[in-house]
Amino acid sequence: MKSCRFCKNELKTEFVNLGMQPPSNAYIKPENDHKMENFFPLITYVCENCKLVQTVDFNSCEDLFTNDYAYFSSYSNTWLEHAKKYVDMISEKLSLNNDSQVIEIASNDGYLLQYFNEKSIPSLGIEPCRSVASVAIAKGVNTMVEFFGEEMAAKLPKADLILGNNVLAHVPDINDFMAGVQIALKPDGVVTFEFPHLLNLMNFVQFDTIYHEHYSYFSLIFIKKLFAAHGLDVFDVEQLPTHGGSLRIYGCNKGTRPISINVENLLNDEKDLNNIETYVAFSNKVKGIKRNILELLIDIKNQGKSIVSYGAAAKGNTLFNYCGIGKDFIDYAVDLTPYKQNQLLPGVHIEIKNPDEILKTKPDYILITPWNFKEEIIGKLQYTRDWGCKFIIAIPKTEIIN
Ligand code: JHZ
Repeated sequence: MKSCRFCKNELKTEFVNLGMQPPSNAYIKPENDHKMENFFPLITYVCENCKLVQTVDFNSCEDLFTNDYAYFSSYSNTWLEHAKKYVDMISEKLSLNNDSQVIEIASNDGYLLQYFNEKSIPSLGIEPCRSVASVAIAKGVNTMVEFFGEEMAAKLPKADLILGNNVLAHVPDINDFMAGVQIALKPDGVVTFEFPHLLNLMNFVQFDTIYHEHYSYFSLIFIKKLFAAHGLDVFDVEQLPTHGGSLRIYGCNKGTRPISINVENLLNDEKDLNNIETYVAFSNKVKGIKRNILELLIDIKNQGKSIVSYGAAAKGNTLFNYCGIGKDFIDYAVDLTPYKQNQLLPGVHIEIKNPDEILKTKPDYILITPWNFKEEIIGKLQYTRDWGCKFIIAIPKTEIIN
């Protein structure tokens, strides 16, 4: 029996089935191009009881978040600016100073805590992947290279602020994780979490954000239940444009802060998510996107034109593997992350190069897989206008940007 990772109810209702896929950040070394590769079913269910959308697990987090984890947060200026703005905002809001303690869970390469360092506000990052943690440590960001959970939380200093950006989805045992948060939080401390909003995933068909690394997909309806089960209130919520539309939720120990009207308003926006039929309707929209992007790419190839892809994003790997978009369509991919360059995209084995390659080969089309950064990326690619290159986006709908 498959059971819900939060409430243990039996999982019976499928949300979407994206077929067999390799782990999305499992980039392939060129010498392994012709070797066997792991593929696992990528199936998500919605729990009829608590409404948590979740994968059926085939990978442990130790398998996915390894010492050569390839996602470095600092390669997007948009994301760095977002982190800096948050640090300014929250430091002021909570009057943080050099006697305060901040803990970030999944602090990656220090993309955010570096800004607390600039303000001399003591901080500690918890990051299990050595590849990214060592970059943070080299920058002077205090980092423990460990997975966070109930047991390890007992060794941490008590925090005025615990934050986690895009981490909750990566945690298989969310109850253990939240028990840890409760332990590490000061009685009057604040927790903020950011995560892509399930409502946007569904409304804008962001199915490519589904991959094995993301065990869960969150609505506020669910998060409120999760917090309550661990003695915490959600006392405020903000909607953010990041990653296709995210929520930033503010939590505290139960009854310690007044609850903002924003919480009730957002729950109201989500009311359709209380209805299981809403979830069942999703998978047909996903199939529609697959047909549309394939139709466009086939048409372009029939005209004898060339296509490359920009951004070796995890979400691109879901798109390519689900749709069967391989080297027959895409000549190569590019990404600014040196760690990804010269490797192959998992499953489809498209080579990842430095973005400089674009100027050398002058492709007719560039498919931007991290659509969440399309403005920043198109801005960087203005020089491709010289030869009339066009951009393609697959999500929320297939579109050519001239
Ligand atoms: P990006 C990430 O998913 C990672 P991914 C993670 N799994 C998560 O939870 C979600 O976000 C929310 C590159 N790039 O961030 C950098 C350029 O090369 O959309 C990245 O490899 N040039 C933790 O992997 C990729 O594109 C640029 O100018 O789907 C972007 O990946 C920019 C802006 C990015 O997410």
